Amino acid sequence: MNVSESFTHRPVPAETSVCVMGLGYIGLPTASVLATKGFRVTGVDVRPEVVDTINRGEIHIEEPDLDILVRSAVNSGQLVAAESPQAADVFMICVPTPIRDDRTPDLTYIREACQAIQPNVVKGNLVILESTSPPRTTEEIVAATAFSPEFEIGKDVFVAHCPERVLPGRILLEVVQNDRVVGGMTPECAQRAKQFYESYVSGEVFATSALVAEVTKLAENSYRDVNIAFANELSMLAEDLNIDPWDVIELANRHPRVQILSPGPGVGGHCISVDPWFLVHAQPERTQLIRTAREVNLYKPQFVVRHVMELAKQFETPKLGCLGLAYKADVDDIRESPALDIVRGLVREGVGDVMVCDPYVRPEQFDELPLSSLTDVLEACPLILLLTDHRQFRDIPRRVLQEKVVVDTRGLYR
Ligand code: SAJ
Repeated sequence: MNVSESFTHRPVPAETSVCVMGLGYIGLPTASVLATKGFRVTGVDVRPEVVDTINRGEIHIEEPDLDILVRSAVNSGQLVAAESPQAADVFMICVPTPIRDDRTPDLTYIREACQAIQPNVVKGNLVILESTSPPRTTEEIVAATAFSPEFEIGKDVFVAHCPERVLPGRILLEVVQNDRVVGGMTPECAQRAKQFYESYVSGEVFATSALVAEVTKLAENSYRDVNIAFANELSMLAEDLNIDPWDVIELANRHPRVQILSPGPGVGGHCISVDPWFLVHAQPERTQLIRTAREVNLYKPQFVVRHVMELAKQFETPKLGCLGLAYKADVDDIRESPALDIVRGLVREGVGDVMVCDPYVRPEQFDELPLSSLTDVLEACPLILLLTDHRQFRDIPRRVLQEKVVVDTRGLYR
């Protein structure tokens, strides 16, 4: 059965099969939500260990409640993981879109996913790109390679971009509740994709073109990056003036039309620190603000390193405890984490003995230094550097911190 029939005649999702390409932070939650809503889902990942883990009803990533949902989806038989795609009504591409060292987009995973599904895509299928992508990727890669060139788009097959928008830590809620932007290669494609999302999303679904959807997603993350860069610039300026940047921001935000985000050690994660480069790469002449914001946020870790080195001078043999490696609170993700840059910078500068604690990070993720317990770090180090606002660090008794020199990059202990 193809998707057009399923929506025209049989709106029951159980009749619709979905093949989700990529079982990472977006694909796995999406696949398990769809499965528990009644779709028949094949989740595909090229890593055999990931496929085995999921088929045992277990998970390989940290996300609240995902373990329960995956277990239930697998046990019900609605979600099956596999190493290669199968025939389905809907194909969803949820693979990473990293940048290379020279900050150009690396679209290899999208290309490979399209090539993998190509033999399975038949007339009537809907192919959706969820991965955040540079302008025109849907047209130039997905529409060009994911199915037989004989198929007419908007008539034989339907192609759309519906960029994911979920916030790590809240993925299972947001994958259902967020409004979605669905960009079709043709208006018919957009309508097919809109119908599909409306069958499991409670937020509003807006249909537009694929290019508008691509740029909208990149605008969202660039907007946040620019706002955080503004906060980080203020924090460095406040440091020079010897005032508290959070005081300034809190008071400025009492203005009815001002909403400044929080400064931090820099901007990390796989999205906000990456996606703005897609716009810069696409239109270098038109993206001065976006590029500068990226540069401000990239500079912030160096600023923190210099600040800590100054403070360390007051100790004969500085013992420095770094709290946090993950890019943000209560997640295990260290991709592009500014905390990593800072820890590496401090070790490189030979600032003294460096200890690191992150309750979410496993030794196989970070093997450059031993990971210590919070108790050991607090016992051993008179100089503390708070890098990630994990809940465990929030709960450190203030009297313990009062005895130490604390650099609080997140404003957690104000
Ligand atoms: N950060 C600050 N100050 C703030 C907010 C964040 O320094 O006030 C830092 C965080 O500590 C972190 C980085 O920014 O290092 C990014 O964290 P985040 O929570 O802002 O965003 P992500 O990367 O986890 O998720 C973003 C979200 N996009 C927006 O909020 C516009 C999410 O909705 C997207 O789905 C996701 O990117 C994505 O996958 O693109």
